[in-house]
Parts: sequence; C-alpha cells; structure tokens
Amino acid sequence: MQVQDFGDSFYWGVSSAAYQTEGAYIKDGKGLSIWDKFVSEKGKIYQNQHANTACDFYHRYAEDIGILKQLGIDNFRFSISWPRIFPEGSGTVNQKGLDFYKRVIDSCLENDITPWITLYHWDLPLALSHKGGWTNRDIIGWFSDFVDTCSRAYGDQVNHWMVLNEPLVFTGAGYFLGIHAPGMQGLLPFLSTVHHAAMCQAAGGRVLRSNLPKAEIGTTFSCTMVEPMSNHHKDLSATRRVDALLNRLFIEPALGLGYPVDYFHSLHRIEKYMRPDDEIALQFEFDFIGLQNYTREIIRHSFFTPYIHARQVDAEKRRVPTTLMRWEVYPESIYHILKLFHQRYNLDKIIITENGAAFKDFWRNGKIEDPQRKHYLKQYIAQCLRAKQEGVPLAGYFVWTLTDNFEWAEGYQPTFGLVHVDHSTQKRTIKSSGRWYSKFVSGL
Ligand code: IFM
Repeated sequence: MQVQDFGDSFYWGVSSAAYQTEGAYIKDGKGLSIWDKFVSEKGKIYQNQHANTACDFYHRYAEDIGILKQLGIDNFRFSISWPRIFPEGSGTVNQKGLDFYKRVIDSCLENDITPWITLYHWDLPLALSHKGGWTNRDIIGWFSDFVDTCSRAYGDQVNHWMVLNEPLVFTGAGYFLGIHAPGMQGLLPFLSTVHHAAMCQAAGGRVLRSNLPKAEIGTTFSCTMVEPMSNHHKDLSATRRVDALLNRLFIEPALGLGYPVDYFHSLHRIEKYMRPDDEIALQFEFDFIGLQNYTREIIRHSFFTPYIHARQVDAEKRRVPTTLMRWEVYPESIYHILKLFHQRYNLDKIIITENGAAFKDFWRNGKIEDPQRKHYLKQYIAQCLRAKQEGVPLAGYFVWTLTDNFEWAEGYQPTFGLVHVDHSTQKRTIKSSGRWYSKFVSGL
C-alpha cells in the first residue's frame, strides 16, 4: 500500500479536541465547562486526574503545529472550546478566546496546514448546564449563536467545518450512563439531549451554510461494526437495536429518515420532545460525513439490560487482541463501516475523521517505539483503501491523535498520540508511529 493509491486530493491529517489538549482552563477570561466541573468531583476520573493543564496546547500550539509541519501532515482537525468564546455560554463574547483560535489558524496557514474546525467536542459551558444544558431546547438558539460567532470570526480562513463530534457519545455517556460530564443518568434526559443535539446538528449546518456558502460542511459520528454472537433470533434482534443506537441514531434524522424507532422501539419516547416541524428542521445536507471507527462489538441478547435488552461480549472474554481501552483490534471493522454507510445511505463524501489506538509505548535509546500503534494504523488504513477501491467515496483519513492527551474518564493512562507528551515537563517526543505516518503520507 502506498499513499499514491488514495489519489492526489485525499486529505491526510490528525484530529484533536480542545478540552483534551488545551489546558488554560481559566485563562484569559475562559468560562468553566461541564468537564472542568466533572473532573473536580472525586471518583469520576481515573486517579482523579483532570485537564486543567492537559498538553498546554493553549501556550504550545505553535510547537505542536511545528511538529505537524515537520511530519508533513497537511490537515489539522481541532475543536473550539465554547466557554472560551462565550464564558457564560451566550451573550458576551470573550475576545481573548476568539484571538486564541485566530492565532492557531494563522499558525496552521503559515505552515501550509489546512485547519479543520469541530464546533462542539463535548465541553459545554457550565453556565448553560445550570440551565439544563442539552436537555433544554433553548440550546438550539445558544448553539446557533456560537456557530454564528465562530463562522464569522474564522470563515475567511477556514473552509472545513464539522458541527458536532460523536453526538451519541456525549449524549449516551453524559446523560444516560453518567460516566461523562455532566454525569446525568436516565432514558428521559438521554432522549431529550439526543433530540436537541440532532436539532443543533442541522441548525449549526444551516448557520454555517448561510454565513459561508463556499465552505465544506460536515459532522462526525462514532460508529462501530456490530455482529451478533449467534444466529439465534434474539441475538439478531439485539444486534439490530444496538446498530440503531450506535450507527443510525444521528445520521438518519439529518438525511430525512427520522429516528430509527422501527429498529429500537424504546426510542419512540423521543417523540415527547418533538414539535410539529421538527422532522424538517432535523434535516441538513452535509457536504461530507465524518466517520470515526475504532473497533467492532459482538452483541448478545440480555434480558436484564434495560430498554435495549442487549449487551456486548467483552473482547477480553473473546480472547482477541485489544488496545488499552479494552477495544478489540479488528481492522476489517473500518472497511465494514465504510461499506455499510455507503450502501445504506449512498453518501457523496465520507471522511474518516478519527481512527487510532491506545497502546503502551516503550523507550529505547532515547526514542519511543510503539510498534503496535504503527501496525494498527497500517492495517486500518489498508482496509480504508480496500473500501475506497470498491467504490466508497472516501476522501480523507485523520489519525486520533497528535499528542498523548486527556482521555476523558480514563485520564492520561490510555495514550493515543503519534507524539508522546511528558505531562510533568510538557516535552514532546515523536513516536515511531509518528515517524511512520509521516513517511507514509509523504510518499516515502
Ligand atoms: O479521545 C476520544 C475523542 O475525544 C472522541 N473519539 C474517540 C477518542 C478515543 O476514545
């Protein structure tokens, strides 16, 4: 496999997110986010770690963009921290926050790196959470104002935009399971946040389109290959419900197909939050769809799991290779996901906006060796090529992530970076996977 096999116009990049890297959590007028609060609560995060400093990207962005340049990686996806722009979530803009992303964008452009902006990667302003956050329908207005401000501020320089990062994860983990900020639990908070996030997904797209008619507008979805544990009809229908939740829930309303209630009946209760014209308002024609795949899950029926009556068979129990996240390493999953989304929805353009792996890194003679990550990336990229050669309109691939960073509830333990960060000194060291990706994308 060579980079040329993907064609000249293919986007190769890396992805990151504000909360996981920036730090400077109360610097220059930034307001608190739900994550700043969540990490301060005992027992929520591995070893009570937090991202108050994280990778200090706020002060070291130029160094990190310099590393991208050195590696020959031409595309950088990062997110904007909403409470850095609107400390109270809405109302008064924090000019210093706006200036920070302007510096990041300028630095990318000076280095011939294309900036790709994600507008929401989970760090909701705490002030809005006090008003109900994603459970409050007013969020459609608050979010639209935030998108409007960002697109007016950066639209002259940035052409690639993504509205939401993995809406299923921030709604599911944050409002159903309670393992992510803001730590709410229950079907009803979950369904209301799903509906409001899906409304914001389309509303944000419309604001971008109206302010930036020439921009390439996308949004991103986490997606997982799901297979039944057996051919028993109960495992098959459990797998259909999980697929509806993991792979259909947010894309189908945007495409005008509505919520996938036929596949997962408990979702019917979402209708409680819908108003007469919402089915239309949920729709938006994105220029590209960002898919983020890491693994596959094997699903079995489970009487005791509320609502979904399904559960995954842990990868460890199946004795398959796993990453530090305990996710199965299964390169074909990315191929299946690409084929599935292509066949189901006939999309015009797909970009893998995240793929990567957390493995242990080893120091040898002052260098970091991470052969497992390199192997993982090679195998997954090869499966992307296989899908592309079979007609999937795949236009780009972004590794998660550039620097080892704050992995949400798991803290700093699972390292995904192409670049090691010593969090006590903030020293960056390029790993062998980073050197490999650099050579690969440079065609060497
Ligand atoms: O770190 C996360 C990222 O924030 C969203 N997608 C998955 C990554 C790895 O878990």
